[in-house]
Amino acid sequence: MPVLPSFLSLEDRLCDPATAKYRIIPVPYEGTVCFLAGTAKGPEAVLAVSDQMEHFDEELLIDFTRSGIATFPPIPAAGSPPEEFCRIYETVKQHSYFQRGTIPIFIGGEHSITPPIVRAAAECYDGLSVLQFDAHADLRDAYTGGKFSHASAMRRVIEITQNLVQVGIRSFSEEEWRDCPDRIMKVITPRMLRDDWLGCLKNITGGLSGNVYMTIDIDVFDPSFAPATGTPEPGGLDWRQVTDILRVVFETKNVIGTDIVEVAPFGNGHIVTEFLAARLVAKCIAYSEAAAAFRR
Ligand SMILES: [Mn+2]
Repeated sequence: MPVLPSFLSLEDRLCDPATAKYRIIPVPYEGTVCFLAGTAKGPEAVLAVSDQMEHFDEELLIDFTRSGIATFPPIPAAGSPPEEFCRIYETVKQHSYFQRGTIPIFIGGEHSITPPIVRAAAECYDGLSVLQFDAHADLRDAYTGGKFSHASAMRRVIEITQNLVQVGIRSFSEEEWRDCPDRIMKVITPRMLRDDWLGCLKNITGGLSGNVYMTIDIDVFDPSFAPATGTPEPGGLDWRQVTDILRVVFETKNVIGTDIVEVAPFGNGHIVTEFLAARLVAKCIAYSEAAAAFRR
């Protein structure tokens, strides 16, 4: 496996794996995609553009690198879906990525990496809830790639924790509607966010427990902002909506880890989606830092 660039190319004292609070873990897994391929190249592309960003958050006015951000070796991806589920779970456990005092940020790869990560997280944190940003409900019991398909990711997650809040959803099948009517009724769609922003924020924070794991499918954004993804859906969220929700969640919850998945780079110098994903990683760290300072 090639050595990937490190997030922000920080100086040594800020990216020491032994002391850094934030851990960037690439997971270039792409085993069950059904349409446009390319998510295996996502982590490298996101890391490669990251050193173009400022280390100073323009909204919070803090240097968000101050607690350290270390980039770890990628979790290798080679097997078929069930083996891959076990491998990701075992690797996360083995490296204690959910150790207290540190916050892992996984960069995918396709969405099927989320259930094994959530399984490992749920063993470290009691009463874990999951906040999903996504265009798709991902609640199918099985899809191309079987039970471990990207389109079944959240169905596997609710077998680990029932406490799931879904935001930005604008695509689900009749089967999902029939199998999980209670969940589909509760999804927070872009239209609901437009019509009752404050009510939605209340439902998001009210639906989550104290310890929150976040999974962000890049296709939650409108394809005009994040076109390089496997299954783009029209009518998505914009940068301000997503970051405003993130800010409230970080201020009111203990966010114990995050993944950002489904970036499928176009190549040829098109870096809009990768840059947005890298900025999203930076924003999560900045909000986390500000919330920690507020609680001290
Ligand atoms: Mn999706």
